[in-house]
Amino acid sequence: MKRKTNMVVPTEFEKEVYEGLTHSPKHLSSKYIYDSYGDRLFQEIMDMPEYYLTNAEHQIFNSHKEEISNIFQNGNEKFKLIELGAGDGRKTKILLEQLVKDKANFKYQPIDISHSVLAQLEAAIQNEIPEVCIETLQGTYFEILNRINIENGTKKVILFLGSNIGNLLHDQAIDFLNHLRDFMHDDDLLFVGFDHKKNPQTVLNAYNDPAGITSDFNKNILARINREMDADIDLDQFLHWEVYDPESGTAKSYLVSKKDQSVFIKKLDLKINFNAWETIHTEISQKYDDHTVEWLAEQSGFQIEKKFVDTKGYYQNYVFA
Ligand code: AVI
Repeated sequence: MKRKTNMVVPTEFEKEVYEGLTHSPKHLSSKYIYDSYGDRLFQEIMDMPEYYLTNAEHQIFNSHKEEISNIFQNGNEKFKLIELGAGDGRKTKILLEQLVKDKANFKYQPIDISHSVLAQLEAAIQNEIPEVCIETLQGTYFEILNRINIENGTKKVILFLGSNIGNLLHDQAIDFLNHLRDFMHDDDLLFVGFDHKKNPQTVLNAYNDPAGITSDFNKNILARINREMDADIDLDQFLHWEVYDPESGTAKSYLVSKKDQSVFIKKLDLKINFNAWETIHTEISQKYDDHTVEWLAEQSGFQIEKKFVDTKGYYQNYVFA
């Protein structure tokens, strides 16, 4: 008879924490910043005056909503409006209101990993724009897109807003776009937001607010390790540090150890030593120029149909087909 073993399978988060903190130099993935507290902090970031991205995309939607609505509808064609990582949907509401006004024949399908984010979004849409037919879909992007594609052949318009693409390295962005294209048919569209290069100080300020919200957001990855893996990391002994390279357009976030210290992660039975001023790289927020966006589109087999720019030239929304 086989003996039963009591094997506990590590989560993806646990595996990546182990790999990232035993690697030299240390790194952690920004996707793990987002639990319900991280989601709340990100909403606070979007309200900060320094975080120009939200206002810029908001302004593009307000100024061009009629034209964007027409592009999505392509002559009153029925479509599914699928949003990847919808969050609180605050900018999307501008487009939803316009589509309702235009009597567009569509269903709004926001996808998010978080149940609570989707529940809040659904309640807000039902309350504020009850005419919108909304179906929230909980899971990972590609899992859900697979399911949607099997259902039927209705045209899809996919939204990937807020420069979420900027949290991917170029190679990862190309893989992601290529994978998305596998789920798209000839008349489907991808509407994607790219944050553009600008005065480097403006970029740095957006990721370095004096109130320390971005610092709390960045440190939430350590707070999650404490909460979920029973670790003893003293958050005050780490410094949030942002750098921006205006040549490559890459903003990078780090957590820097203020002293020689060790932390113990009980769930992983792992002790990690830090030298004073040793770094953990946590996030990239890529800024683009036209040439780079064109290159990304070409590398992933997309055509650029149209682009919209805000008045300051900070940010662009592209229609990829
Ligand atoms: C979600 N993402 C596009 C944000 C960004 O700008 O990279 C996350 C963020 N990190 C710090 N502030 C905001």
